[in-house]
Amino acid sequence: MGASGPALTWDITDGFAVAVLDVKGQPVNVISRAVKDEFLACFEALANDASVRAVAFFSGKPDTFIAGADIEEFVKLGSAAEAERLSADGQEMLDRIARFPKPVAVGIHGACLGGGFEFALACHYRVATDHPKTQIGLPEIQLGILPGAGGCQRLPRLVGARAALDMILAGKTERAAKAFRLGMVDELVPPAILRDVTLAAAQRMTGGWRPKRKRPGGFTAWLLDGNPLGRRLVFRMARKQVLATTRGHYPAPLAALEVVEHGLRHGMAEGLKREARLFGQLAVTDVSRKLVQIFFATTQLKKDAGATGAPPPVPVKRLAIVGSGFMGSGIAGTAVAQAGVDVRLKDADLTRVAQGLHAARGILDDRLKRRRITRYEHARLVALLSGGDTFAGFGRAELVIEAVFEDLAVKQQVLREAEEAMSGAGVFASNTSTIPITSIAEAARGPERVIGMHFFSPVAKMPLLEVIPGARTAPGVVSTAVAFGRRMGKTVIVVKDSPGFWVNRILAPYAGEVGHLLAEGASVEEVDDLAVRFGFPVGPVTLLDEVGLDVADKVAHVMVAAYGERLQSTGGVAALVKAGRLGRKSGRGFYLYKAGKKRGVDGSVYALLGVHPNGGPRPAEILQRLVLGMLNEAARAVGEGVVRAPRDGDIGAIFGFGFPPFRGGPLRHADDLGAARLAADLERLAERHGPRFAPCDVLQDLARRNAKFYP
Ligand code: 3H9
Repeated sequence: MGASGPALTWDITDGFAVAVLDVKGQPVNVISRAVKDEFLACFEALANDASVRAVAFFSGKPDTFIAGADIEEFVKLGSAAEAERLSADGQEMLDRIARFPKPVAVGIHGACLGGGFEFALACHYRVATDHPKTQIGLPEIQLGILPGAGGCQRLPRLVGARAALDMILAGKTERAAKAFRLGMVDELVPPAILRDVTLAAAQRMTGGWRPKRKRPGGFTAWLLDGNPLGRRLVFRMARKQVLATTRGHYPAPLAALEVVEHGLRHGMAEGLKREARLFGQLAVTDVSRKLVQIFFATTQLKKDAGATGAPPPVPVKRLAIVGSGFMGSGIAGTAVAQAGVDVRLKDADLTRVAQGLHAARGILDDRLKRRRITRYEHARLVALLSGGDTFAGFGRAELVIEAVFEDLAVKQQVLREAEEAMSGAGVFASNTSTIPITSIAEAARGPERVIGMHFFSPVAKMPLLEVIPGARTAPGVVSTAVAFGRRMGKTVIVVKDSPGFWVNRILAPYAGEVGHLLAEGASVEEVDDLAVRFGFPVGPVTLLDEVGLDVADKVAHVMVAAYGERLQSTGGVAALVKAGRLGRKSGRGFYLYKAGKKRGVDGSVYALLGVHPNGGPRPAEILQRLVLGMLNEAARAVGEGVVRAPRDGDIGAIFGFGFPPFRGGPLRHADDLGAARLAADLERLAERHGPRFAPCDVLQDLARRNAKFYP
């Protein structure tokens, strides 16, 4: 980010300096080298000005305090030594503020993240607004680095090792109320009095007053945070947990743990040195580069209207949903919770409607329980949910989403009925995972207002939404669906109307390979374990169980009908469905489930499939077949224009089913492997296992030209 004009200005009245940071021409405040120099100059001037007795610091941006160090700047760093210097410079600047001879109080409104929070930690008193926009934390780990401007030292000293590790190792941000409870800020106030309260604190401090900070948690906190023995236990447990969650793929959390521990053991100065050194090392890792690319890709997507030249989206105030099952109620609850819209849920009978409303309300109850919303907000949001067995209210809805049975005729019938009740301007979206939107829209009076919105299950938790324009969908309908999806908190990609869209399309060969591998003697556990070790959150067999084997079987049929032999599996899933094993939801699929917990695989699965686990292919080959098949299909789909850019494909795979973020997504991973190597490996697999592995034209072309998906 390049700034124009001074970012940091200050006024002095009655002995108090009020400093305001507003990086001109930029949507958020970030601390670049230039801004850091302004900080140094500002604080030096204030130190030398004898008329100044205290400083109150604010952001000039309406919705952000400071979003951290300038990420664009540190991705350009060429070496670990350069990155270490950047960190050490940041530490030195904040050290000057911490040791500033006059009290510094900071008023925080909006996002206060990374280096922004590290700055606040160096100040002597922190006031935060209780506004939902005020989010405070150290998200550096999510970028593959660690808090490098003293955050790994000051936060544990302020809130204790346990709370600090909890924040730092997960790269968490907290709402202001939680940050206050944890002791990260000293006072919580409504935005209207932020300035006055911060100034009053600065004034109090000039008289020698200092806040008395008492760590919450009583005896337990003392036992675990307050003495070296307890802390050793805390670090041991944290290390164990980090290893279990990262499986060694992400170096940053372990490095942060080491830095925090080192600082608490050997003192602040030593801790800072280690912090800068490891920050430097992490900043130039491939993992960090990949995670930063994901940050910028998702940021770009937030601004993407979804269609070139699309008119602005229609603001959705009322949403109507047909189908109050698991998906419909999930969409209803999430829409209310995230977007605060009025939701009308319709189903064939009132009992089902009541169940759907109950499930939708459950999403709100969960937010209340986790203190994401207040009781008052909860009551207000619950009142936005209503339902019935007719289309009453559909005329006022700007958007109708159907989430009924996955059958073309049923969906078309719902579309016809809904259209009767809708206003001429309303948008009709189908939540389908397999049926072409253009086919559904054939039943419409206004096909230009029909679109696909493919949510993933469970809707409240899964972060991705695929928006699918049909052949005749109007651009304004695309931008409306995209904007509403975003208001629901989803990362949205717009994909071409073709079978399986993007996510299910590239999952098809991956899931389909399971049958072939089991038939050749691989065990369920080994297949899953290898995929997890590669970095997937769960293996393909567990994924099938989670999705539901009946659903997976149906999708597989659609995919084979559309793309033919290469996606044909062995029919094992169908055999399990026939035996009543539908996956987690029925308590048994490939695995057994008891009280919601996954147990082992019982031998009868192999008997049903007619296979015997006897070692099967080599582990390296199993993994290659799972992953390369997916990459090949992804490349093919890119060639067909299923996604608009490799960026969307990678984000879709990462947010849709957890393709390992540290690998950057399937297309970045393909680039890393190189098209020539990938094509050659696929040829070898094709020779041994059949034409389903034959490298697609896109890969062959890239290999010939020595080119990549990303320039
Ligand atoms: C750090 O602090 C390291 C230190 O510990 C140590 C240093 C020595 N840098 O997301 P939006 C841009 S690491 C550069 O659409 P929102 C963003 O790219 C940092 N650019 O807005 C976009 O640019 P453009 C730790 C940044 O309201 C524009 O701002 N901090 C940065 O939906 C608007 O962004 C983080 O990881 C940045 N730090 O969300 C926080 N932040 O318009 C990262 C934003 O040109 N940021 N931009 O496309 C966020 O999480 C969100 O941007 C935020 C606002 C919540 C702040």
